[in-house]
Amino acid sequence: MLVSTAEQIRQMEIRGAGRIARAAAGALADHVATVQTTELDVFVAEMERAADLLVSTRPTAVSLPNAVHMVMAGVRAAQTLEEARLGIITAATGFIASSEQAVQQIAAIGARHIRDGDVVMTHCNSEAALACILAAHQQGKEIEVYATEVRPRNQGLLTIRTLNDAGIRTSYIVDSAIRSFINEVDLVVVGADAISVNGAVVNKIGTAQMALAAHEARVNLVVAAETYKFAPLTILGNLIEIEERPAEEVLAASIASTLPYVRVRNPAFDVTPADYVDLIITEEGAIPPEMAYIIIRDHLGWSIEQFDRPAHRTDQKE
Ligand code: RI2
Repeated sequence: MLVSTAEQIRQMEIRGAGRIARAAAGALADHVATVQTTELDVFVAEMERAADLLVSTRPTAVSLPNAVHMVMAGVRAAQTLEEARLGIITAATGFIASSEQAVQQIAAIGARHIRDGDVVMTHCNSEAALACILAAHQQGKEIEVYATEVRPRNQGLLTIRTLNDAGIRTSYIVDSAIRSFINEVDLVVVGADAISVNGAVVNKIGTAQMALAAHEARVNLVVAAETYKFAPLTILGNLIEIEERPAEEVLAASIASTLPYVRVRNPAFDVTPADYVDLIITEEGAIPPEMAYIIIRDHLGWSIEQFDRPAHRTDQKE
């Protein structure tokens, strides 16, 4: 179960920053029953190994290590093996429930920022971003959506299916058509895989181009993201690692093998600077990107005071 969940996350059969966080929490809870030992130390070591395996599957979405950290907190305070087992299960169940609730809260807040008659552009397949769009539609607002294809994994297909099933008029466009259509759009709504302390947003490759086009066209860009998508270690200047995925996702190996001078680059994410982000909608409320540190300090419990060296670099560069 643990290994298969890790593999499903790695292969993107389970994908989306929120979904992989919940899957990892669930896998840790399920793993508890499989650890056959009477020793607390042995149990903790095995759970830490399991946690490391899950975290290693995808490097960018900080929701994954944040969720694992929250679940593993259940073991750290334990004095006995029973407390440790229960601690993990309780923390995992709590995380999954609060994560699902967070999406609903984001939807309610995000829908307020979508007006009747708006044309919304979105990129990739974000549960949190789609929840805002669906909530606005359910409130009876007449909205229309432009959804991108999202090469190379085509997550846009998932998005247009959801929008279609909800009865929302949708235009499906290739990623390179963003700038051609941005002037027909009132608002951009996207999700996030990670948000840096300085408010830079890491999301599916192509988001930064969409943000640039929106900025140029004076179209607001809203990011829908649960508080556990904020990256605590960026306080220390740590940069968020951008996952580079296999070349075969972009170009078939049979073709690539005939092109010895060509190399394929396949970064899965890019960085949108805070300057191009108008609002971040979290379950705690809508904030400007400049308030990212407050979320990390007050809602994730990390602050600069707990580190013994000052932050030397807080920018998220590409
Ligand atoms: P939710 C996805 O990553 C997309 O980049 C999406 O915008 C982001 O996670 C957030 O998704 P991938 O797993 O958590 O497709 O809002 O690489 O669903």
